[in-house]
Amino acid sequence: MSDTPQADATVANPVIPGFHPDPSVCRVDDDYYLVCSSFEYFPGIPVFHSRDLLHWTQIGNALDRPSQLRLTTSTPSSGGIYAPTLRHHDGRFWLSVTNVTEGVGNMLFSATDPAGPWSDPIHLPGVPGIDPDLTWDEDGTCWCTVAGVAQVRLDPYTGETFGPPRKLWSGAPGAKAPEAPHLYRIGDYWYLLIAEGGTERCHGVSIARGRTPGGPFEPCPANPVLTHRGTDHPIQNTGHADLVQGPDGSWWMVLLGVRPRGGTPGWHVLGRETFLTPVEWVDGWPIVGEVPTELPAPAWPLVPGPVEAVRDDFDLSELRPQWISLRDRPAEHCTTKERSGWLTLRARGGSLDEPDVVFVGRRQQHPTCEVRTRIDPAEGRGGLAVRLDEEHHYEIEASDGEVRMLSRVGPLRTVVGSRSVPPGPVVLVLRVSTTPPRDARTGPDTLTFGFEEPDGTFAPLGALDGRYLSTEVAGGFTGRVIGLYATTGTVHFDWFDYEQSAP
Ligand code: 6LW
Repeated sequence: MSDTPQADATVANPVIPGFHPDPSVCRVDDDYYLVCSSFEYFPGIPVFHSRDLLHWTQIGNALDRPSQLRLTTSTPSSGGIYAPTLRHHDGRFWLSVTNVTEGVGNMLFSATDPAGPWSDPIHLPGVPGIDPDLTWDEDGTCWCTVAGVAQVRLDPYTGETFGPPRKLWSGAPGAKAPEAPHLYRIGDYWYLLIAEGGTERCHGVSIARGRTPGGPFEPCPANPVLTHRGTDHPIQNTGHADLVQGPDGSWWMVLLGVRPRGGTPGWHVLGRETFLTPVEWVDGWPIVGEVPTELPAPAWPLVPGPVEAVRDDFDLSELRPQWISLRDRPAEHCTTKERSGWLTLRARGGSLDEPDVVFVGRRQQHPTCEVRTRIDPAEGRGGLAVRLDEEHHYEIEASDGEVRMLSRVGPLRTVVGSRSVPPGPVVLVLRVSTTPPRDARTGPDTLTFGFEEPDGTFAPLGALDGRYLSTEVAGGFTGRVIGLYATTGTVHFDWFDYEQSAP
């Protein structure tokens, strides 16, 4: 680990790769914290920490117990938890989110330590819509601003609202979906930052300013202040931003974007990722250039976090925070306490086509990677999957004496290949590669599944085009999650390796 700035060093953008959309950031003294949306996965709302704004380490998940987040099979994929705002006020961290399904709506949580524990939810029945922002004015009054864009006064300690929501701004004429508002006091103005155009190729960021947190707001003449629409920039769909100051007082924006590959317009497979980009202020308006794929070393020391180990040996009593389960994680279906040093998954009936499948995974964070796991399938059937949703997944699974590769793409279910193997544990392997170079004919990547023969030789079962596990094909708001699952009985996993590989 080094904390010395290197003049010629660059840091890769996205600063948080993989499915980490809707970033909201907050600075407290020398520390930065950032949260993202989590949708149908539990625990919800990953929380990251940084000392330099460029390197981020996940320190927990804010919603990590059922009293805070109860997702059932009624929550569809890409339902659940949307668009958090993270702020620090009155000695506490405050987090507002929407659960768009099961009638839950907007909620507020608070904590003294962003690593947790976070409070139980305070429900906000008087706050309609999605993307709730929180801000406090000079008198200490709390304002909650939501997509649309509308605002209501709020008591954050009780969730009580005062009066009906008041419309503030509809964004630029003709631009759809004014959403993701964040309101800030900067200098003499209150700035209202929003996303517009929808979270796809037209996505952008616009801003307006007023003298009070309730407006009236004057739109920036240069809106949208950020968009990559109509360009062939390698980062697309840029929007849903939040502003923060660097350690030296410079201004920065965190935002979501995607990296389509394989021809034009291409397919993006890692979901919406968190990027960082510099902001200049001219005449009281922010100027944001194109988002760079490499960030030049800043004027302050870089503080890289710990390097994530390739192997998870399942040697802790709790899973590390990178692991996310589908909808819930009851101990009787997912535990590291049953067999020491192993992860045990106990099926509850469904295959990966079903919303109740027992699945626990981590986000695919790199365009190319190799994943391996050692499974003991003596008491059931389970395996290693790449999942986008119930209708889009590829997997390799083992039962005692057989390994088979499956794919589900829309209505098509296919057994790609199968092989007999000696009874007992077997190592399952996934390789995500981009060789030969990608174009519209080859798609964004190739996913090869196989297993290791007893002598360690790789035995492939099949290779599939990755475009069918992309957001352009599947739709939705998430990205690929690579993980372990059980469909029948009980299966045990000795370890799980995830390693970025050469393209
Ligand atoms: C989120 C909205 C958006 O609520 O997508 O990109 C929605 N912006 O603001 C889900 O992430």
